[in-house]
Amino acid sequence: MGSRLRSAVIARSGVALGAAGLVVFGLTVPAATAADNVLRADQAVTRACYSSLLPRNARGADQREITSTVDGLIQARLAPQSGAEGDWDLAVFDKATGGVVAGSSAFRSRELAESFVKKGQQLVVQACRYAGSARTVTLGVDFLALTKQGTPTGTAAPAAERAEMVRVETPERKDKQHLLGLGLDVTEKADATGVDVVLANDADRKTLRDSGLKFNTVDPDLSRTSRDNAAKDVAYAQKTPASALPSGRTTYRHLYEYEYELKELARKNPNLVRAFTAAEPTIEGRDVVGIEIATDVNNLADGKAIDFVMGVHHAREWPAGEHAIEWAYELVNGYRADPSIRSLVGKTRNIIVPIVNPDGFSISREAEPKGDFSRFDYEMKRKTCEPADSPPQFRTGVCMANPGGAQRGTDPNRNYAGFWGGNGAGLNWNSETFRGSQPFSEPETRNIRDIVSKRQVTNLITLHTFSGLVLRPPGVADVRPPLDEPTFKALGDKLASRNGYTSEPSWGLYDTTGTTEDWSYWATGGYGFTFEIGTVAFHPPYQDGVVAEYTGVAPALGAGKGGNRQAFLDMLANTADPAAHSTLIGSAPRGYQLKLHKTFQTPTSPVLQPDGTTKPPIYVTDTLDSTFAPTGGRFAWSVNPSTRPYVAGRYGRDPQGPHQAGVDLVNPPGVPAENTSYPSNPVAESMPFTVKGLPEVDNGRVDVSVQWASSNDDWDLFIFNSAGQLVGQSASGGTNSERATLFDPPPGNYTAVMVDFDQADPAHPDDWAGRVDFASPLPTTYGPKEAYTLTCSDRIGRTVGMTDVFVDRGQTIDVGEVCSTRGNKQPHRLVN
Ligand code: 0X9
Ligand code: ZN
Repeated sequence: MGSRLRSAVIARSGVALGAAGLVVFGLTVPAATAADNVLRADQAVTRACYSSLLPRNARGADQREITSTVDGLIQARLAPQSGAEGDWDLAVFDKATGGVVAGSSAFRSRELAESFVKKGQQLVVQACRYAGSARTVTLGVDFLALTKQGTPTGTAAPAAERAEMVRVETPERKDKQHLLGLGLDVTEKADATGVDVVLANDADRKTLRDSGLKFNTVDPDLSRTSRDNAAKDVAYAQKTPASALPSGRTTYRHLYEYEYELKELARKNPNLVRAFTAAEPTIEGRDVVGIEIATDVNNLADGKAIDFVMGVHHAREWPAGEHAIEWAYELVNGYRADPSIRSLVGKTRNIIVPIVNPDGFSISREAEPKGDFSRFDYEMKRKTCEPADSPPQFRTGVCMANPGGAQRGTDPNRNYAGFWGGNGAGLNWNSETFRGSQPFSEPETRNIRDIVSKRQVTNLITLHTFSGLVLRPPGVADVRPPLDEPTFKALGDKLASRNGYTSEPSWGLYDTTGTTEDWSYWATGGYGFTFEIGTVAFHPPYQDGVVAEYTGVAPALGAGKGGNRQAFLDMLANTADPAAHSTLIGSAPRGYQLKLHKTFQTPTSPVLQPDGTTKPPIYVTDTLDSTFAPTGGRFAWSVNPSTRPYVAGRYGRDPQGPHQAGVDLVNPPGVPAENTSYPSNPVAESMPFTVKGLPEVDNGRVDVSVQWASSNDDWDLFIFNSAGQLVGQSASGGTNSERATLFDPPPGNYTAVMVDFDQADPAHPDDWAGRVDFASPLPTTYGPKEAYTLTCSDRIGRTVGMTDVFVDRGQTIDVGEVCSTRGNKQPHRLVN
């Protein structure tokens, strides 16, 4: 079957990606005829195309040999020919060793296999017909020369850049804002005192130095760590035939392995697992794939509550994809072998998309050798491949070769509409947290929006790495907690009791806007959490970041507690619990169709502009449309509450009494010696104060504030409770004041500690004065109620019933006979 391409080179020829993701093949080298690029197999064979270089005449496959003309990239693409599409896969092998170079196994016949090649390297491109009736498929191969820094020209290569991890000290919220405004690569490893930041190169180092923020080195050489980790992974896989994971996997998967394993799960379990391709291909033209798991899985409109687990918004966060696909194996295996999982699967529907951002993930995962950050830090890429808003010279070319390097792209976790445009997102194309040109400007986020808008996703987990966190909305402090806060918190705390992570609202670390669940939750009411898996790195050794974190063994924070496996199971149990969402019951004839519809507008944040001004919020229109297929007689449909949390109101607390009166802090005589290393050097002034409680007073908030004459002098403030725990601090430089705030402080004795960090003129010390002020809690507010429009259409699609439905969380509403005119007039009844 194999034949040699007549031309060794198929030149790059305007492989065009239209806005709609249309892939146009234009092979311009005259020596190559169109027929050379049509591959044929008369039979489909279910096999992993990437797993071996097949004999030339193998059934179900076709091959072409080609020699690389460049030191750089190969991009091999398949596209369906007109007519039947089927499912073809693609792999590129090194002819000499038979080793796989690149692969692609998405669910249709639109494939992109991309990786690094050497000039003169002999390659075999192998296409495999996996399923379906398409006997032929079209192949296109491009080579692209690369030099260091990814510049596709012959200019001299700059020296390799050193990437490092530093800890930036951010004692105050405004320091965090300052840091976030620098556009550096900020990790989620953050607490009250600082944030871990990746410095990719000298330019980043200069940016941070110029900012004046204090920092120290955590990992001086990320390349070395990366190489060490890769070596650890090889060693682990060699000595471990099968891990304790549901799949037994021992190494990080490649994109083509994810794709293949997902469709194999579907093929082997046709009634339990359904493979699907998301609505839109990526910028590079890749299909985004996922699976659904449920009994009678192809009946999408069965009305069960839906749990959605997704991973790898951020390219380098490999464990996020691993945990998601292992969860799929967990459910499939457990359905057969574990009665409690079988019961949960029977009551729910599970959607799993392990790799939301396949363009970015492929670049990061295929970066070889690991730790080579000399082109750009391929392995540390975070964003998508969207070149919008970038200068023209960065807008051309394929993502992996783009001179913009890792800078190119939009942060998919800043591109959702929820509070888009506000704090905690980058405004410029090259920021690591670039929000994109508008809300939902990216196919990757539109894919998730499409699923969440069309299905009743009641529970959602979006997986990231790293820092051991279970985060819930809101991402910005100003938004205030939703009315659901008590149950939302309880659920997050429960999940965190399994993986050992810290459960908190995500604004607690630093502000972010445009994140997944800050859209999905406020628009649909479905509970949504971000998990930040692990504690040390974006993709640590597999044994730690995947096996240990998933199964709950050391060194994971969830060791002995069940790990993410048990956290996911608890989330699924919550999905199955009618008290946690809403339910519509009623009766309708078999073959009719019920639809729930809602359209609404939600404002983004006021939109921050690069010049420092702010434009009015953008009103984003969301349409939620879901379907239920009655089977005749009584039905139950699990749905989200009809009122979206954005308008439902905000959680608060009614004051049970007045707040406490403010007091001055008593400043002891004299000024302590300068001390830049508190608390290891304890020299400081300590001032006690008391927070009283009910029945006398009710404090929702305490502010401890201090000031002094000149911002050339520096005092730092720390607050301890009676157990000696640090509960608040404020330690900025360059100001003449500090303020620390405690919300809902437990009554008791506290100590304010003032550290004399620096006196410009020690002969004339600048002493402080301070106060403690108290405020009442903000009461809960309630907003309007919103309804769904429920319609029933008969077997030929005529609308035969329509009614508004109001339903709150935990409620079951009997909508009666929705498909009859008489039924439409009946009042809905609250069942519980
Ligand atoms: O920044 C993000 O998108 C997430 N962290 S990561 O390191 N995986 O990139 C966290 C988003 C939510 N976090 C906060 N609001 N702090
Ligand atoms: Zn992330």
